[in-house]
Amino acid sequence: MDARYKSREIERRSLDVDGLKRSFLEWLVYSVGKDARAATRRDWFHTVALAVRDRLVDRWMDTTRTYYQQDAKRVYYLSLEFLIGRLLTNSLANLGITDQCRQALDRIGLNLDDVVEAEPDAALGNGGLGRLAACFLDSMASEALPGYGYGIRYEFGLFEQRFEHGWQVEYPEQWLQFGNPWEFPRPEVLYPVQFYGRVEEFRDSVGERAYRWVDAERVLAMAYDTPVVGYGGDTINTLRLWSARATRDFNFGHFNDGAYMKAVEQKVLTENLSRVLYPNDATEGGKELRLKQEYFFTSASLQDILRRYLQHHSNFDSLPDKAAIQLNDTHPAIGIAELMRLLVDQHGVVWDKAWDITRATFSYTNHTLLPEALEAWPVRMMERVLPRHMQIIYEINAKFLNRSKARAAGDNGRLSRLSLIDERGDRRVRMGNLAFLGSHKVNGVSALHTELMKQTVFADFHAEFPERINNKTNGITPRRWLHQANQPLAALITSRIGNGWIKDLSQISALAEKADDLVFREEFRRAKRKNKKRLAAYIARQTGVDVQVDSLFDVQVKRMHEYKRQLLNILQAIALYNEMRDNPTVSWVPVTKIFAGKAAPSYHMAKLIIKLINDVAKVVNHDPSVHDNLKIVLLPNYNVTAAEIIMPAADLSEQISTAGMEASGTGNMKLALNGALTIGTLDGANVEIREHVGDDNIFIFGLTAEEVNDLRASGGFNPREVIASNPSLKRALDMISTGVFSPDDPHRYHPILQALTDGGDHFLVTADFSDYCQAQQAAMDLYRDQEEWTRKAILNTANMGWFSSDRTIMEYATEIWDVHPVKPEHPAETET
Ligand code: GL4
Repeated sequence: MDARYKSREIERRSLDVDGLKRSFLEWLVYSVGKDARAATRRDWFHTVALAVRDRLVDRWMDTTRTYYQQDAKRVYYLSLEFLIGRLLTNSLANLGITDQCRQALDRIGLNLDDVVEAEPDAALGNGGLGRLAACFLDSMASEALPGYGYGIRYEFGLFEQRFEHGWQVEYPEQWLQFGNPWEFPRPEVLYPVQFYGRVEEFRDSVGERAYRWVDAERVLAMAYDTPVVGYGGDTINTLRLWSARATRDFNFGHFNDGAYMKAVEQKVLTENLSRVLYPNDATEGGKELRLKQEYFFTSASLQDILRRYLQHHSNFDSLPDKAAIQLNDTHPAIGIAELMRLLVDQHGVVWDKAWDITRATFSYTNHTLLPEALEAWPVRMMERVLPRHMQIIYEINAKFLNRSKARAAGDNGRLSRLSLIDERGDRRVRMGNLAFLGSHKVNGVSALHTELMKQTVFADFHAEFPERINNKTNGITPRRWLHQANQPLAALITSRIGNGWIKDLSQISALAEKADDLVFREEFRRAKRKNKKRLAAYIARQTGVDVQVDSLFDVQVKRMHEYKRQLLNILQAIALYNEMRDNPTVSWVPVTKIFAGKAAPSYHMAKLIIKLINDVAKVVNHDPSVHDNLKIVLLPNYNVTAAEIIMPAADLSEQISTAGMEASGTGNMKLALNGALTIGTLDGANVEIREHVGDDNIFIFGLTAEEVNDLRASGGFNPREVIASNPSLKRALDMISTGVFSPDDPHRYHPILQALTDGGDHFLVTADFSDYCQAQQAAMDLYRDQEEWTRKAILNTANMGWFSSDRTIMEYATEIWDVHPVKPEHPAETET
């Protein structure tokens, strides 16, 4: 072997400072093609990322090879969204080479923190659902579970949000513009995916009726692999994302008849399939392209899973022993019909057997009860786009309803509710019902949400299959959300209890006894203050508003949605503003209200609420009579990277959804783990957070889910009466309606006021207002006592260990997937 090549081989693995430095300099020149003097920050990011990537390739291959050699049972996490964020800090920390990398860069005269800033934020998801998938990838790798993520390599991630005159404006998010150093394109891993066409019936070799899907359009799915580094760097799993490619024949077919331009146009249209992420969170547009995206990535993933399985097996009997497929919401639920099609039509498995295999392989997670988010595809669209799947769905339905008929005797409503087809109005396929029926386990994402699933959307299915629904309360990865994002606190924790908590977050409970230690409290506060200073600087850069570092940082960060009730928060802010103006001599606790979040581009009400927050902020922030005691900021373009700055700096965490509507929440966990006290309703995982941190260390207010249900059902709720009887609420609403915050357009907020009054206040903002204000007052009062506040903050951090996604993922592994840790075998590393 060429000596130079050999030395480079060793270099590529070296984890010490010198080796890293030499690698950086070599990569910069030979792969990025830049001279050190001309290199930009982005060049250095690519350089460092490529050099770090070198350090994980061997172990990545070891991991994959071990799974293959042991024919281990794998879990496949199918998700239309993976909200990954940046990867450099994460890879360095999980490989344990952050310090070495920082020093190596120092020696070149560079700062690691600047290099990190050049990485785009991979936003292949909308919110909690997509971020959960990313946390699960981290946990599967850290727990040495043979787990694969499958999704779409969107060319455009979630839009970039800017505010123009206070209104949200969307810009394309071109995260791939300068290339992605983490991904490995696999042009040879290519699967055909079909659409449209028709189904032909024929007799198979033994004279049985059989079907084939003909005259269909074909698209190719091409794989891009991203290594997923587990903590410690031992297990490195794979995230495989599919990109749409036009088929070759499709390209060249038209050339002869002179329709070259048409062929190229067609190619572009075909490849639009993986162009852009749909920007809706918890709402469904029912667009054909979305259905095609769902089928595209699901079909490619299933073909890939079967190919891998067939390397070791000659029939499908043991598929459920070798593959667990998790459906992240109903987006990949068409996979149930697709696996049936692949088994029955392509591999000749008999129907009943194929059905048993399918059910034993799939499981499904429900992430929302909101009716507008429950996918229901028009039958006519399905018949056109996926004709064979529609037939299969009919067949599954007929067999199921036939069996259920006996038990449903006399209850016709029950059968029609169990049906996979909603026959009311234009007929639709209920994807939730399909996912339920085709899975051996179905789970909700918090204890309350799972109970509500049993009582509401899946009540009939639950009666039919009482063992199927189970709970898996969400979690978050402590690596990204504490170890990496909050270095001051992470270092403090490690100084007291060692670093075992990074891998086993339950160990963090050892901090509880430090809550009464005055020195520890002081250091805890110092860490928080450092984070608050960083956030204050970020706020100043992003919005131009100066905030007081020692004010109470009251944080609501999440998608903009009426049920999450940012409106309740801003109404309380207006009420507080009025109180401060009315009582200028009182010594107020200074408060900074921090909001961030995107609205779906077509969600007008949510966008109007954004404008309201910006309008109120403008008035309040410029009013000298409140003496800087109240500031309101709405940070633009909330994403994972912004969250990493915000979460560690929060004092108060706003989790104020209408009870029964937030399936779980995960931001609530990130904030509490970072020592914020929660102000929240008994909704989603807040219920369990309260159980863990203790009633005294959380501010709970408002109607319970049951009370919400009863109040709505009674029909007797009258928001006008509530408003009339609450002067501070009335005054806040009057100010909005008379244009105090929108002098240029006094009627701007009419739709909001309308919804709160004539509209019946569906989200019960007015009903919870008074209780919410009292809870806010309690928080402000407590904040005066910094010792007491800190004690409670420490107890929050100490008691959040259970909310690690490692705990969640091990529950899935043992109770749903039956998948076990597999330690990668590393061949003895040689120096030659
Ligand atoms: C969501 C829920 O709204 C959210 O409460 C939950 O934490 C998350 C992950 O389970 O899933 N469902 C949808 S849809 N979007 C979400 O973020």
